Amino acid sequence: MEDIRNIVILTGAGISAESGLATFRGPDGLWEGHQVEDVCTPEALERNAALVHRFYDERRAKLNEVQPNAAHHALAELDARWPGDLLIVTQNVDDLHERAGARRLIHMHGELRSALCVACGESLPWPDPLPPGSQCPACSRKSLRPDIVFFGEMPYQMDLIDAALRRADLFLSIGTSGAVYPAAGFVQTARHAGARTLELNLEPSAGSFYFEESRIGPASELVPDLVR
Ligand code: BV8
Repeated sequence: MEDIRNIVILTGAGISAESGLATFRGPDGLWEGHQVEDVCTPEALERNAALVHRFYDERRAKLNEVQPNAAHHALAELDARWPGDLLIVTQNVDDLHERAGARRLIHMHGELRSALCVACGESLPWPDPLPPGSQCPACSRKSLRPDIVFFGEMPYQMDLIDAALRRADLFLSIGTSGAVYPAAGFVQTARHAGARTLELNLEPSAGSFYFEESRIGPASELVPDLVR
């Protein structure tokens, strides 16, 4: 990785697929089981909180059955040894990056293991099932919801992400369909800032056109090969 100093890495559901977590738009995709409108919008939470909480409780419970794969470990090792700036921006709400040891990490769409208090705004660790009306330990109001960024809600830490994209020398996208914005637009921001752009995915994504290079294959093979 000659003259590369600052790296931004975007990951999506595809990096966790080989750990056994379903992706959204594959044949067994999560959204197949549920209409997006049914589980990942503020209106859905308003209309049927029990269904939305159950959807995220089921996915949180699955985390205890899966492990990080070689792709998560390779990124964590790169993070540990890379002397320049490095930021992993994940769209995933699983905890596999941190369990592999990644430190410089942002969950732009929230986290399964966290709950959000709509009253006081606190994000709190939440390992158990989270029934609607759960009480916030910080403000005691019955106002906890999954700490998940729904469609129509602002992703987390966008200013920090934007600043990192504008400084990047390399933008690497791993295991995402490029179907959802603003994440799907990151490659364009990085490219305009002069970064090299590389996509690693099982198939060309919706945004492949914007990448200098696309490598097709499973993340557990492509990522270790790249960062070794
Ligand atoms: C916002 C929650 C504005 C957590 C998610 C038109 C109408 C309405 C809205 C919009 C519109 N146009 C744009 C929008 C905005 C909307 C959007 O983009 N909609 C799309 C559908 C058009 N975006 C939003 O609403 C965002 N917010 O815009 O806010 C705003 C501005 C100011 C103030 C307030 C608000 C928020 C979007 C976040 C939604 N939450 N997740 C959860 O439940 O998990 S989205 C969810 O899907 C993911 O988080 C991820 O971001 C997204 C895409 O999923 P992927 O990770 O890419 O997974 P997918 O299955 O699609 O693809 C997997 C890929 O991996 C495949 O390509 C596959 O080939 C590959 N793969 C599989 N196996 C492997 C592999 N690759 C390598 N190795 C393998 N082994």
